[in-house]
Amino acid sequence: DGVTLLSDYKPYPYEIEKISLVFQLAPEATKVRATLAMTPRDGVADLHLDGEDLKLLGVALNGAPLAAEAYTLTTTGLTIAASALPEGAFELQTEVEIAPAKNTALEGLYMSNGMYCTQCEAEGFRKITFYPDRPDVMTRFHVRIESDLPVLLSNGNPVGQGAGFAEWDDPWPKPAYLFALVAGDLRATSGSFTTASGRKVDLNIWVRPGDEDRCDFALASLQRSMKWDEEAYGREYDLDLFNIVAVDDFNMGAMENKGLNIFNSKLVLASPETATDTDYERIEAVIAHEYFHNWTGNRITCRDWFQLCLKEGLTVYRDQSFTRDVRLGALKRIDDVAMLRARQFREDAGPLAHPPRPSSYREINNFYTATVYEKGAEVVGMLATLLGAEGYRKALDLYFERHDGQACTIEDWIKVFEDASGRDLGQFKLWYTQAGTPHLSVSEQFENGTYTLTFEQVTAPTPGEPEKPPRHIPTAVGLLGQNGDEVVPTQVLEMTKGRQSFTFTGLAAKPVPSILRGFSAPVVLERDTTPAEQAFLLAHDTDPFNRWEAGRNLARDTLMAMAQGATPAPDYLEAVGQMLADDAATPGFRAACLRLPGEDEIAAALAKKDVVPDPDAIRAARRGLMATLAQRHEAALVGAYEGSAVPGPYSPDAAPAGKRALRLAALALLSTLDQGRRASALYAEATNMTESIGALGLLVAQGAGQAELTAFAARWGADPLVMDKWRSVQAMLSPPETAVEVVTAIAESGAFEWKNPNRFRSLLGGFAANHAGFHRADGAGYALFADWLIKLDPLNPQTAARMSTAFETWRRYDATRQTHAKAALERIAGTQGLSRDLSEMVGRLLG
Ligand code: DPP
Ligand code: ZN
Repeated sequence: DGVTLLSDYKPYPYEIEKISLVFQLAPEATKVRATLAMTPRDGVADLHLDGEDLKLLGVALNGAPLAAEAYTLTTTGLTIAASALPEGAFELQTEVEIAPAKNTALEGLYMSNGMYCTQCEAEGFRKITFYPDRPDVMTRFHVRIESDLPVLLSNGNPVGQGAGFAEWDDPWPKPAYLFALVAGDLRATSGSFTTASGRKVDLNIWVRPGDEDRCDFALASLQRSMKWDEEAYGREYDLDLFNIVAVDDFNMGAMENKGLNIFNSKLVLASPETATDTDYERIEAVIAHEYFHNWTGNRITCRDWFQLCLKEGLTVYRDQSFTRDVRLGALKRIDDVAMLRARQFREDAGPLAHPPRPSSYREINNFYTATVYEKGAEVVGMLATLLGAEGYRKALDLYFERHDGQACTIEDWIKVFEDASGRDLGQFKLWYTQAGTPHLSVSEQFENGTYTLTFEQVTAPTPGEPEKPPRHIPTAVGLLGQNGDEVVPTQVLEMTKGRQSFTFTGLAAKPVPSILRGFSAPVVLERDTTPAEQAFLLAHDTDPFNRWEAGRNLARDTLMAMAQGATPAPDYLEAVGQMLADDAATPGFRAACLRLPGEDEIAAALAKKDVVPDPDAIRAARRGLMATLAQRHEAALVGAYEGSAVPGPYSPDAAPAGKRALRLAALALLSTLDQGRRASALYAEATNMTESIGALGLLVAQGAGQAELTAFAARWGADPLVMDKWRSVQAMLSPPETAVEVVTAIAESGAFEWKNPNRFRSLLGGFAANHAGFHRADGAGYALFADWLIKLDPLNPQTAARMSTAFETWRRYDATRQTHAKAALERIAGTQGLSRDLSEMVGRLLG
């Protein structure tokens, strides 16, 4: 029935010593000849090679053509009968023809703006040649590319080059999903890095002619990443060459192919005029992420795709640590948790909930999710918390030593932590195998100098998992005295039962607890507390995350109450004023505190309390609170706005970026009072994209900014990456009364290149983030979205399926909205010839 089960895993019956590939590139008819040196592992067995959309031109065994009776060809592959195979080693050769120019799914070998490129993870290699396309089959690749294009790249080291061809050899065995090929007219920005042991590595960032002046930051980011991985993990690079190529048509952010990373161009190209501070930060983080995969993913890979979080969770944890260390400090944790809640908690609370290591799937591309990535990273973070920094490093050293060159499982990973620490992590493993976000409620008691915290954990059922046993939850707690001094420094309480108490003795007075410091576990903390106590923590907590969290809780509770008709809580308004005035806090931190929770987050919080969220009331509450804050603190906000201007040439460093963030956060509030006067002025004078697009967004949110939108399009019309921002700002921020019409107008203008994933995501992804617009009561938002998913699906099922997560919250809303959303989903489900990707998603969404 098309379902793949973890429990069905079987090793592949053949070893492959090496593969040699010859590509004769042509847009409509590329020929691929593959020669596999194979040996049966355990006696001769039927030999299955995956293959899809391949035109078979010939099969030969040990140099002799294979008779047609010896093999069967289906739509999913080629099987050679055991009876046709020799006892020992043999050489199998296939030749196929493929059409990269017709490949709109952007999986396998395809074309983007005249260049050839590949994307093989997860199962794209089977669209290039017949091969056991599974991560546990690892071999050495030799590649010959024949083409007249000037730059011909593949994995590993260049071993031959001449007129119309290039040959590459990768000495490191790898699974097919890490294969890559690029051919085109490309220009390199080059540099080098010398490893700790003295190996000089040549580095190149390859882009299309004209984009060379936007590559310096990517190159410097790569050099920083290489250095950090040596220092933090003792990991050196292992080839003489590292290439990165920027591609305009790409389904994902980037791909860690061995020695030849391929990137979505939006995650490489940056200049002050065209990229925002956030773009710079993401470019650096993703370059680091893909580079770090060289050890966590490539040298040690996954046994099967159920283990995806083994490489992704760990590598996200590593890139988050990197960004914290080289750029953001404590602010990084705040940003990551905000993102985790917005995406992963949302996923965990809906019909798409799944464990970081799922046990079944129909289409693996549907499991490149926030749960596998971000929750996977949280689970690694909890292991680091439980073992401490030294214990964690010891475990990682053991992981690299024990498993280098292998395809591993979550069990292997846990075992390394058990062996390094002597602890039993059996219960901890539930984090990998179960879905859902635990809710942790806490109560307190103080008597005779003894303070007791009692925790209770409950996880709601998720699809297919009615019962939820208690998890092992590391809860970092510190206690503050009434004057704000820390009376008990942070310690990690390990909760393993459904209900559990922890005591602190010898206290002079009842303390104020700071619980779940640094967000030490991905749980929802529920605590009956007063606004006054939250305000106290916002003013005094020594843990920066919990300091921010206290303000966030106040803001969320205020907004939830306002969405149900209340007026804003005075404690919150007061606390914001104090925070604004705290010059000891960095501008970046103050900006993070000024930003209000998004509308979707408020809706989620209401739904959790069994209140049906009203998108229009939520929007009104949020805008109302912004205006109230602005009135109440106008002078301080004007001071923050004017005082955090950054003169001089643009630098993407954290300090100036933090100032710009504060400036824009203050401006967002002030714009509710001045009819956009300051935002218009900032737009006119801005010399960097952070401020241009920030100001433009504030204008659009007020239903204004027409002149600025026109000017922006006139200036940047020829730059599709910049115009993505123009589209997404309008789709995301236009008022709900006009958002559907605005998106429709852009979508139907001839200029919208919807087949390109970045263009599609900029508009439709932006619209999905427009909470009140997407969830418009008459269902027009749902209908528009469904139209576009249905249109994209036949061309690019992977991106269509991923975008369908816009619907994952539909059951939260009122009956009318639910009826409209369900109708839209059923219309998608009923579409003829729907892809496996999108039909799996819609099936689960309707579940
Ligand atoms: N390229 C994607 C990532 O790095 C999938 N491996 O996460
Ligand atoms: Zn990754």
